Amino acid sequence: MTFRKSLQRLPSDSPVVRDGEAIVREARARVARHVAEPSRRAFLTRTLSLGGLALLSGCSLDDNAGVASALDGISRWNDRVQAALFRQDVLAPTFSESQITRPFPFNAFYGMDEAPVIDEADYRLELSGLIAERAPWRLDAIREFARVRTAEQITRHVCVEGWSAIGRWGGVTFGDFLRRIGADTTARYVGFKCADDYYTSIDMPTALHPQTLLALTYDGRTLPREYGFPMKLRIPTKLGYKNPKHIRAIFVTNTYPGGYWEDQGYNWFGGS
Ligand SMILES: Nc1nc2c(c(=O)[nH]1)N[C@H]1C(S)=C(S)[C@@H](COP(=O)(O)O)O[C@H]1N2
Ligand SMILES: [Mo]
Repeated sequence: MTFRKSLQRLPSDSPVVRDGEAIVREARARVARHVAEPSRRAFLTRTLSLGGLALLSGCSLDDNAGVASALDGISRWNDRVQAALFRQDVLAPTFSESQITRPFPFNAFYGMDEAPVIDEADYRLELSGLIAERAPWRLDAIREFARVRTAEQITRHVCVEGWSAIGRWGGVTFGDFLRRIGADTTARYVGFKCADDYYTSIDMPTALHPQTLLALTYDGRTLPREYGFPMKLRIPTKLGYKNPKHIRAIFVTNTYPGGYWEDQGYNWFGGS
């Protein structure tokens, strides 16, 4: 798999860069990534402008590792604040059919032609970790489970790369699926491994939010290949990169699992 996109990070193990301006530019970019959405931006302009800059001024400007670790500290603190503010009874806005964005934008860390091709006859959803019933699921069994308890939503997907779009996803409420497989819902994290080597993880309260959907359809038909076939997690309370497509494995754990973009500096909680 070729990497078409990756974040420009100053390697902390490289010879120290003495260009203070470049470090400040990098710091601003990192902060911008953490404050990409409006409510967090409003929140952070009140706090980060004073506290965050005070934190940064403790770092010498020729010390990339110091600046990076201060910003990672802000991001971890931001995770805790978002987790504390998160409420399962606060719903993301929903929209009408006429507001759906057509065509829906595609995004991945590669081009659309490289989206994985998955043979549904061979497909098995793997389950591991703190789950009582870990037998893999065939796609038809998941479809049957979703058919008897169908959930649907028209919600907005917000990507930190600067676009948002409204779409309609159908499937089963993820909390119903987690309870069906006997997941330990007191555990901290649910992790996802995808067929294209993407991976991410979410906090358990978000996994159990009533709008978090294990989605099998898009706009009333089978989820198209490039939009995540055979299934994706649709989380309208989180940014786009927290919505894994082409899920092939789900695990429940108390050990922080990280994520593809999160491990490169994106904020882990990633709420919107
Ligand atoms: N498997 C996989 N899931 C992924 C990604 C990816 O590259 N691979 N990209 C994420 C990002 S950054 C976005 S914005 C959305 C894009 O979903 P879409 O193609 O349905 O618009 O998928 C998310 N989930
Ligand atoms: Mo994204």
